[in-house]
Amino acid sequence: MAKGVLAKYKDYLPLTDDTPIFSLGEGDTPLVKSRHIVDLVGCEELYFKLEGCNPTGSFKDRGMVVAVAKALEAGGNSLACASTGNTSASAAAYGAYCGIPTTVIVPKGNVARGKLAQAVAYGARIMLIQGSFDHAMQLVRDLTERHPIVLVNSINPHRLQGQKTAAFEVVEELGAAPDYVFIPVGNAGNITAYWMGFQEAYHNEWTSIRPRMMGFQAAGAAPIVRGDVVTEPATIATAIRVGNPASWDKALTARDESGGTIDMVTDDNIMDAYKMLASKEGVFCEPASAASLAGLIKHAKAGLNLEGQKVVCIITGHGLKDPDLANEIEPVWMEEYPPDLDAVEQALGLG
Ligand code: AN7
Repeated sequence: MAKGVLAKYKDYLPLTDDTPIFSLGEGDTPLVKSRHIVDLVGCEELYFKLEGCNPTGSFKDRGMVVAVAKALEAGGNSLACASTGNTSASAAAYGAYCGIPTTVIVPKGNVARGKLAQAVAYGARIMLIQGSFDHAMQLVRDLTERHPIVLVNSINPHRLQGQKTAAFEVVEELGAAPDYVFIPVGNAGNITAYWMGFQEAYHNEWTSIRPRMMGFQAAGAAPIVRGDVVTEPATIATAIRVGNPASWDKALTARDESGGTIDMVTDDNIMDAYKMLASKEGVFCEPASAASLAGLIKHAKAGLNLEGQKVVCIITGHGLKDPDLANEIEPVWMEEYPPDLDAVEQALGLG
């Protein structure tokens, strides 16, 4: 039976004897060692934390299982979230598992097709808002303030508690924290959660290293980098198309306390990293996730010396989330043949 985040980390989460323990199999995701890109960026060891291997295909499940368990413990019987897609898929899945209705409020036309398909399949109430994620977020804040509906966005503190367990896993697997963590930034919950997790690991004496947190926004949706709200955020990486991040201040704290940075990468940088991860390392992620590697490549090219350093890139979501973008990749070889061995052999130069 799937153990999951609640059972495995119960001593480090805000659970009580009354918190229900359940799991869809979240957490315990692979840390894959780079074989090719490691040489390009010049670090000692490079790893990819594959959060797309969670049950709904993104890191959101780690925090969602805690938020939903705490909601049930408090007698909650209805969930709601605003989302660029992955939070809605995760909330809808845990809502379905626990038998409570989930309302997801998403920006119309800016959710990747796989994510919307998940929310449909899990049976959520889907509200397509004629506006941005930031509009959806304001709506859900107001809605859940007025009505007894549990808000399961990352401003719900239980979400970040669950998400910090990814940092624990990295420390456990490597035997210590890495020197650098590269991570995409949208609403800035995840960078906050990882920093919490690494600090806790340090204080629990599981590691003597505290990594530099290197967060990356998309250039068309980079309010933290620019120091101002972006009213019309735009990027191919719809997951991080956020103009006014909910955890803005906490992300700055993570950056400053860790001696890291929050920077931005262009959509071209993101697409290059997205294709490179799949074709050079066998790791197929969604575009927002590739912002971590795009950031690493950007800083390595700009002269960041990573000699002797251990680096982890957080790969936050699965490539199948965004099939439309994946179909824009130019195939190395895709031709049509008759069902005939001679034709196949000839094409392969074996005839
Ligand atoms: C794949 O689903 O905000 O900085 O509503 O789906 O914690 O927001 C998703 C965010 C990175 C950014 N990678 O994390 C949502 C949502 C992927 C994501 C992020 C998201 P945060």
